[in-house]
Amino acid sequence: MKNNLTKGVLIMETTLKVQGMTCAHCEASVKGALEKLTGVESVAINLDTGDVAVTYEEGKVTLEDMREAIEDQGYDVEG
Ligand SMILES: [Cu+2]
Repeated sequence: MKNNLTKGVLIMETTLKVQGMTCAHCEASVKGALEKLTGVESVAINLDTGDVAVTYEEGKVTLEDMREAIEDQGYDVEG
Protein backbone atom coordinates (compact mmCIF):
# COMPACT_ATOMS: atom_id res chain seq x y z
CA MET A 1 0.00 0.00 0.00
CA LYS A 2 1.22 3.48 -0.75
CA ASN A 3 -0.31 6.89 -0.48
CA ASN A 4 0.00 10.29 -2.04
CA LEU A 5 -1.23 13.60 -0.71
CA THR A 6 -3.08 15.33 -3.53
CA LYS A 7 -5.05 18.53 -3.05
CA GLY A 8 -5.45 17.81 0.66
CA VAL A 9 -7.10 14.49 -0.01
CA LEU A 10 -5.26 11.34 0.94
CA ILE A 11 -5.42 8.97 -2.00
CA MET A 12 -4.69 5.37 -1.12
CA GLU A 13 -3.96 2.46 -3.39
CA THR A 14 -4.50 -1.19 -2.64
CA THR A 15 -4.67 -4.44 -4.55
CA LEU A 16 -7.32 -7.02 -3.75
CA LYS A 17 -6.98 -10.64 -4.84
CA VAL A 18 -10.28 -11.76 -6.32
CA GLN A 19 -11.13 -15.35 -7.22
CA GLY A 20 -13.65 -16.49 -9.79
CA MET A 21 -13.37 -13.80 -12.45
CA THR A 22 -13.11 -15.55 -15.80
CA CYS A 23 -14.22 -13.18 -18.52
CA ALA A 24 -14.88 -9.58 -19.49
CA HIS A 25 -18.35 -9.79 -17.98
CA CYS A 26 -16.94 -10.73 -14.57
CA GLU A 27 -14.42 -7.93 -14.86
CA ALA A 28 -17.15 -5.41 -15.68
CA SER A 29 -19.30 -6.60 -12.76
CA VAL A 30 -16.51 -6.20 -10.23
CA LYS A 31 -15.32 -2.90 -11.68
CA GLY A 32 -18.84 -1.48 -11.78
CA ALA A 33 -19.61 -2.53 -8.21
CA LEU A 34 -16.43 -0.92 -6.89
CA GLU A 35 -16.84 2.27 -8.89
CA LYS A 36 -20.30 2.74 -7.38
CA LEU A 37 -18.76 3.08 -3.93
CA THR A 38 -18.29 6.63 -2.72
CA GLY A 39 -14.61 7.41 -2.46
CA VAL A 40 -13.39 4.94 -5.07
CA GLU A 41 -11.36 6.82 -7.67
CA SER A 42 -10.30 4.15 -10.10
CA VAL A 43 -10.28 0.38 -10.57
CA ALA A 44 -7.88 -1.65 -12.69
CA ILE A 45 -8.37 -5.39 -13.08
CA ASN A 46 -5.98 -8.06 -14.27
CA LEU A 47 -8.12 -11.07 -15.19
CA ASP A 48 -5.14 -13.42 -15.49
CA THR A 49 -3.97 -12.88 -11.94
CA GLY A 50 -7.21 -11.81 -10.27
CA ASP A 51 -5.55 -8.62 -9.10
CA VAL A 52 -7.93 -5.72 -8.59
CA ALA A 53 -6.07 -2.47 -8.05
CA VAL A 54 -8.18 0.23 -6.42
CA THR A 55 -7.33 3.85 -5.72
CA TYR A 56 -9.59 5.52 -3.20
CA GLU A 57 -9.92 8.44 -0.84
CA GLU A 58 -8.96 7.53 2.69
CA GLY A 59 -11.82 7.86 5.14
CA LYS A 60 -14.55 7.69 2.51
CA VAL A 61 -14.53 3.98 1.86
CA THR A 62 -13.05 0.98 3.65
CA LEU A 63 -11.49 -2.25 2.46
CA GLU A 64 -14.44 -4.02 4.02
CA ASP A 65 -16.84 -1.99 1.83
CA MET A 66 -14.87 -3.08 -1.23
CA ARG A 67 -14.82 -6.70 -0.14
CA GLU A 68 -18.58 -6.69 0.38
CA ALA A 69 -19.23 -5.04 -2.99
CA ILE A 70 -17.18 -7.75 -4.71
CA GLU A 71 -18.75 -10.58 -2.74
CA ASP A 72 -22.22 -9.23 -3.55
CA GLN A 73 -21.35 -9.84 -7.21
CA GLY A 74 -20.58 -13.48 -6.41
CA TYR A 75 -16.78 -13.42 -6.28
CA ASP A 76 -14.44 -14.26 -3.43
CA VAL A 77 -11.78 -11.95 -2.06
CA GLU A 78 -8.65 -13.62 -0.71
CA GLY A 79 -7.12 -12.73 2.63
CU1 LIG B 1 -17.41 -13.92 -16.54
